[in-house]
Amino acid sequence: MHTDDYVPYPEEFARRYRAAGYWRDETFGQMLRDRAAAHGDRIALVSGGERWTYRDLDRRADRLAAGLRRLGVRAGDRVVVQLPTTPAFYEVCFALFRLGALPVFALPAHRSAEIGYFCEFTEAVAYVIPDRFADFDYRALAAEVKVPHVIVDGDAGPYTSLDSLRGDAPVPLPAPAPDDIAFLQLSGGSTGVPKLIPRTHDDYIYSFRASAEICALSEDTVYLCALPAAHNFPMSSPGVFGTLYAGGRAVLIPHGGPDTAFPAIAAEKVTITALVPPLALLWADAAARTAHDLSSLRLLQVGGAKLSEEAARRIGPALGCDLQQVFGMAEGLVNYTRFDDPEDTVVTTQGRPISPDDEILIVDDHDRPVRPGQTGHLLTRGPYTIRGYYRAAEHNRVAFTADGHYRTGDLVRQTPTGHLIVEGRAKDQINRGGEKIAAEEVENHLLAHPAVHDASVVAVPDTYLGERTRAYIVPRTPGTPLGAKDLRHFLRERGLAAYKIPDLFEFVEALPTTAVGKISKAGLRSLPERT
Ligand code: J2J
Repeated sequence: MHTDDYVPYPEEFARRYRAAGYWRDETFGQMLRDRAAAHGDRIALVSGGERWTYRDLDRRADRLAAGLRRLGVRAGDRVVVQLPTTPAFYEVCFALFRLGALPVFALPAHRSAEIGYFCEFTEAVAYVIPDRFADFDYRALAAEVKVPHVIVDGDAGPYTSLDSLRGDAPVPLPAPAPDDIAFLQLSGGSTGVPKLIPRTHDDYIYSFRASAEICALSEDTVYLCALPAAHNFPMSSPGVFGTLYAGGRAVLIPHGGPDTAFPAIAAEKVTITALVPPLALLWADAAARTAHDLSSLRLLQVGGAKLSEEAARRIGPALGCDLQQVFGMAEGLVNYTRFDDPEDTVVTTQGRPISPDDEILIVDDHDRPVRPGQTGHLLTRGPYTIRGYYRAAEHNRVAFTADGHYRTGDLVRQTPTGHLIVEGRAKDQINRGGEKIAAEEVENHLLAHPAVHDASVVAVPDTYLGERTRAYIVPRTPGTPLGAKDLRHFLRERGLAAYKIPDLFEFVEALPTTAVGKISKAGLRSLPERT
């Protein structure tokens, strides 16, 4: 890939990370090859009636890589992957990894606004979708997107079926280098368009190998992937990749609700899973009434958004397992509470970093370190945290310090034991139960409506989701009939993912401003709710 596209780790850091044994020259393709050699007949992936062994996954990846190559996909090419949590998701990932082509991970909830942007911005050569999922026809979405090849898992209609690429005999392929970019992950974002995160084989494999150790994964692990597979959390903390690294088994379900998850836990004797806080609370409530046997579950990881102490105390006992808090980000840094942490630490902190070489700086508004224990902006640098977003030189100057620390946008404080407590956020983002929404992105879409003069989107507290989204709208002509329904419809028509469509709309004559005349989001958040 063109080096202008991403910011490599400086040579001196790369040397240090290799010398410390974090980067071990592993690649995804070789990792699967090694696992297939070591435990070929063990089950790697389970989904409904399907059970794929490590050997199955390895062979399928080889064949699909050959099929994709025949289609014209080459090393370095980008391929937008929008698949739900199915074995095909991992088959496609490993086939692309073997080719050295880069999956660009999209979420099943994304629609034409997001997908069109990913395809155009990354100059993707292909787009991989299911035929239908969750009452939505992805082939209709593909029709709105400009991309050379659409590949469909299932009934392909006018497109190329995944099946037609699965029959090829494996071909020799040049192996990607361990420090090559393996894929582009999606950032939660706080800017007008989503940012893409380039992760290398070296850095990402370190993050899930070390995560697997922290979570004590082994060949006996049965991991339930209850969150969408493309999310960084169930992918790598330690997630399905960490489970495959350890030789365990990953159980894949389409949705994480108790109705689907509990029978899967009972049937497959699931030992570990990862949830966002609202889902964890739903499970805790449902566990009291369920007839399913959940006793195999040993560890419940909760992360993606702040878990209240009250909820944290309740969840473990309700599900009869240990709780682990996880504070991570697709850009890199991941923190875990540990098995030997005292109960109070597990329920009141969001954990401590994976790596001894994760550098943590907590600073004030002028980048000066705060006093120990005080709250400040979290900056970080380390062996699996990116140095820059993909093709984003200008934004990188504000998102990273001159010496390469990533500005997380999170406000944290650190305990004397090194554990971090998330106190808030400085970035202009809404964390809707773990789903991240960049306010500016939604505002830009609202401003495109001819009757909207001004728009501002903020987070408001919500008992179930933690936060939800409220949009303040200044109509162009006061008194024109412009309603929430019109704007919701407008945003849907523009192809914006449903989770980004504001929950509440307020129509106002003007937006409050700060002393320097900028829109005051703090002022908006403190306005009383009228709807
Ligand atoms: C408060 N805020 C949290 C937590 C993430 C593991 C776990 C989560 C993610 C993730 C991830 C939080 N308490 N426990 O990638 O590997 C908020 C912070 C953070 C942002 C990152 C992983 N855990 N957050 O959530 O890229 O604001 O990654 O900066 O989606 O989520 O979001 P994302």
